[in-house]
Amino acid sequence: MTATSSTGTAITGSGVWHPEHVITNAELCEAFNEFVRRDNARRAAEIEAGREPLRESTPEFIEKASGIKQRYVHDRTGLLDPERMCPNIPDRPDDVMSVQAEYGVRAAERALAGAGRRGEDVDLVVLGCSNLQRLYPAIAVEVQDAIGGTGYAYDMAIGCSSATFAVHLASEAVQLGKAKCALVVVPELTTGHMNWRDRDSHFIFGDASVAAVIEPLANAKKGAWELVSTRAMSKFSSNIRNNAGYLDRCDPARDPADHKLFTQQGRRVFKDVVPMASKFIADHLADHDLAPADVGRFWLHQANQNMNDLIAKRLLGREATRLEAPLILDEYGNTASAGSLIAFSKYSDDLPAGAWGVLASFGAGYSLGSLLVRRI
Ligand code: CO8
Repeated sequence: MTATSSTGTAITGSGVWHPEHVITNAELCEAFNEFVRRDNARRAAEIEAGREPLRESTPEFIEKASGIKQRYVHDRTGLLDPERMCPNIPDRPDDVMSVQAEYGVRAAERALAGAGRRGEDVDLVVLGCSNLQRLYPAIAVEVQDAIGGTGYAYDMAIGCSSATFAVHLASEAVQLGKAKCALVVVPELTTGHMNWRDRDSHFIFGDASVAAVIEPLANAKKGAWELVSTRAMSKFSSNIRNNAGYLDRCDPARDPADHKLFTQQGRRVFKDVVPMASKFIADHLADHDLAPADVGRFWLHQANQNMNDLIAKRLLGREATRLEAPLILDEYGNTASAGSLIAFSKYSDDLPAGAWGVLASFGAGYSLGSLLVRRI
């Protein structure tokens, strides 16, 4: 493999969509802290007897520990209600488009417009995201139907690397001649699977959707991004985990109302992932005779600003500028697998022809994905 090898495919368009509702850190903490006060008051006798009281959360901690200032959310009312602490997302009838498919379609329309394509041109939909609202019929098939696409469609999930893995799979299908116009759709409705009563993680995630069109390089116009090489890796870890699944109601020892939600050992993830991700990206570049300094932009997974700053510093041997490693998590929160593709979609137009870029993801699994791209 050298700098001259290529997948022969390109990202010809991308698009981002997010719900209009915003929750700032101050609003989030106000609701959370009211929940804490009420819960501690309800359990006053247990606390008197030695139970640890719940502790309040602060906007200052959130911004310092993560870089997140606000997040877009599907619903504010349920999340900010101290008695509920869960988004209100009513079930839809089976003959109405599901909410996650709707997220996908909104981003898909923007990506297709960017690529100068229509829904009818799409002959493959790969829908990748960290959590699916159902497993069948696949959400991807619903998106395929809604845009008028043909060919085939499927869902896949690998935590926060779902978007880069989906691009990897779509590019391979185009390389093999199985598709000519593949659509990658990443509808991350993350607020539904967070524990909003957990001080350690209540501030992390937000809702957004992103999509990208992958076509043969020969069909790509000036300004598109050649996919020079894609790389994926996984290594088992329970440090980020969500046990929710179809066996939920089957354990006779469980209360059926007790939902299984996102959990993580944030410190351990930080420590494990920083060296793993920087080595993974550096190795990918080295295999193409490139050094990090040759890369114009790193669109890194958007989980934590401190983590991204450290990874970029390990790669470059100095602090990266915001232009070299753009941030979107301050505005969006962690949008799970959508983050690096959102950063790419928003911050790539200014780069000149010939510029190198890396989209990288790291997350649950653990999973790591890296896409080496070059502007046409
Ligand atoms: N408010 C005030 N203080 C707090 C709060 C809070 N909300 N939370 C913790 N503290 C306090 C703690 O009590 C502790 O105080 P003390 O030292 O007195 O005990 C102090 O702050 C430090 O606590 P931590 O060590 O827990 O805090 P960190 O500095 O480690 O920051 C983070 C916590 C931000 C979670 C950080 O560890 C982190 O970001 N780690 C990286 C983990 C990560 O990025 N995970 C996600 C990656 S994977 C992914 O993005 C998607 C996975 C699958 C998708 C799921 C979608 C829903």
